[in-house]
Amino acid sequence: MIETIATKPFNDQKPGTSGLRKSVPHFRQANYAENFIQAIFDAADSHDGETLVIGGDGRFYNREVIQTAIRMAAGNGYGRVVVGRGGILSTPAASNLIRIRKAAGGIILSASHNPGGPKGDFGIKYNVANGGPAPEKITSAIFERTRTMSQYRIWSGDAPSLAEFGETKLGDMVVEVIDPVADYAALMEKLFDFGQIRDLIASRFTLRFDAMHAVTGPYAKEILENRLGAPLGTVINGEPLEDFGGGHPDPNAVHAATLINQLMAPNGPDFGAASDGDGDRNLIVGKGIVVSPSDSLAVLAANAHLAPAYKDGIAGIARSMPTSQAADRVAAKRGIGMYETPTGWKFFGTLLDAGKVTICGEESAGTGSDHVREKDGLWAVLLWLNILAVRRESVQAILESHWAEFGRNYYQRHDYEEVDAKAAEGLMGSLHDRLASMAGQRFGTLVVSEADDFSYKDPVDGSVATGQGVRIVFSGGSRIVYRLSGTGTKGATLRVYIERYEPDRTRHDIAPEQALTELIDTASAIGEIGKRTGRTAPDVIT
Ligand code: G16
Repeated sequence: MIETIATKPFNDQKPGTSGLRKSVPHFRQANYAENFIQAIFDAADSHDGETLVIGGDGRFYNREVIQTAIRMAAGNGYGRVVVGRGGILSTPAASNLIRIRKAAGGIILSASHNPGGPKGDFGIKYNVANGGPAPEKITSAIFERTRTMSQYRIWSGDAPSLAEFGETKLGDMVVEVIDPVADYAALMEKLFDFGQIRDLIASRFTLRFDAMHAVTGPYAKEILENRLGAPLGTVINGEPLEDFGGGHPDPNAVHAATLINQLMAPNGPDFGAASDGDGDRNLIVGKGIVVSPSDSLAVLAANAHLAPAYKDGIAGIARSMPTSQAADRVAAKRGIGMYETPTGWKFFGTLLDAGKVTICGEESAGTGSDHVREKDGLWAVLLWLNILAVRRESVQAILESHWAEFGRNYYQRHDYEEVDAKAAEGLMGSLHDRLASMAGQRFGTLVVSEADDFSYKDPVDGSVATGQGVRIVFSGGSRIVYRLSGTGTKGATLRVYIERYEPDRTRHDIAPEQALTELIDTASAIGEIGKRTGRTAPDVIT
């Protein structure tokens, strides 16, 4: 029986960069998740008999909310729910399922790289029929609905157990429990030359993949160990755990330090990689070298034609504005389109759907292609492996020859976490106020050539996004970008992105912190970071 339950609106359900993210205790307030899910269904409109994909990254509270979402889907007229066994689906696997099942959309329960557990974070995001994150017009409609929410609809009985494959019914709706890995692994096998990668791995090439006790463990084991023949134990931390084993499933220099240290050892593996909570981010490490996400995007774009799926070349590249301009140099040299979008994968969807770009990437460890409409951690790992299998060079040699051909974009991101929200807004406001007078100002050897607050007009659907980050560009092309994260749950996270282009190949082996010293100091001075936040150093540098 469908029940209608009275509820009261919450005033803090505005989706951020990637869905609604809050702490678990916050999400556990009565009706908090229900209100947001009902708002999704209302904003998504017509679902009579349609299919909905539901899954999550296995974090704490996932199972409860999946049960609720299934019961609410039955209460809102969906015809079929497709759900991964145990409620597990990585974000790229969910995107793929939405596409191949021609679903109306999907609900993905994840707070991505944020920590999990009873005091950790939780999140709900909605993906639309193309498999990608809901665009701004839908997330705004969801937010509007949350502000007036007075009731939600839910099937009164329990949802079926998700432990076994197969179909059961909840009222008129079919609940189909599937293998979360099978369709995704088949897709990867279509895109890449598994035979060649198998040969590489058989040739004493050693690799390690850190699944960080998050969702990619089962995917990586099936693909790397079972299908590509990597020895058992190649995938470490491969069991998804509700609290990620107490770790923080963010594949960066801090949280993936153990893996990185192993790769820095002289007798360490040739190749290392890690993924995040929901499997859409990636970290790539070669023996002795960490590949920055911006460089990874550029290298993948420049070499994609070595993999079967991209053998005829790529149509174009898109990157988020704060991502380094390394990929732009590849696009310029190859004569293909280049697009600069605001932060957030949702901005790539129209470009991918229109066939304007094939490969997209972000500095925040996300790369992907038109095979799904999300960034895809294992896809990036497999494309790297396919390239390595063809070129038979080390990661370091591939990077060095890339820089020799295109020049090197030295790059760092400095994060100041849990900053007082008012102080962070004050900092951004002050920068904003000074933008108009900044051109022509000199800081040491740096002269500002232009300064603005990034806004974007989507070339496909004409939609406009403003206030997407303060950019200060210096003559010669160096840049400092300031923006506030849209994924944090405590206070504000200030991100400062610093970039300098070095064309001279004899100067490509400088440590990034050295190559960027003057810009780093200038970024602190212009942003008045110490004075306004009380911080003398960033919490994380990537
Ligand atoms: C999300 C988005 C990404 C974005 C990233 C960083 O990643 O999907 O597109 O680049 O957040 O956002 P921010 O700088 O606002 O924290 P994920 O992996 O958290 O879903």
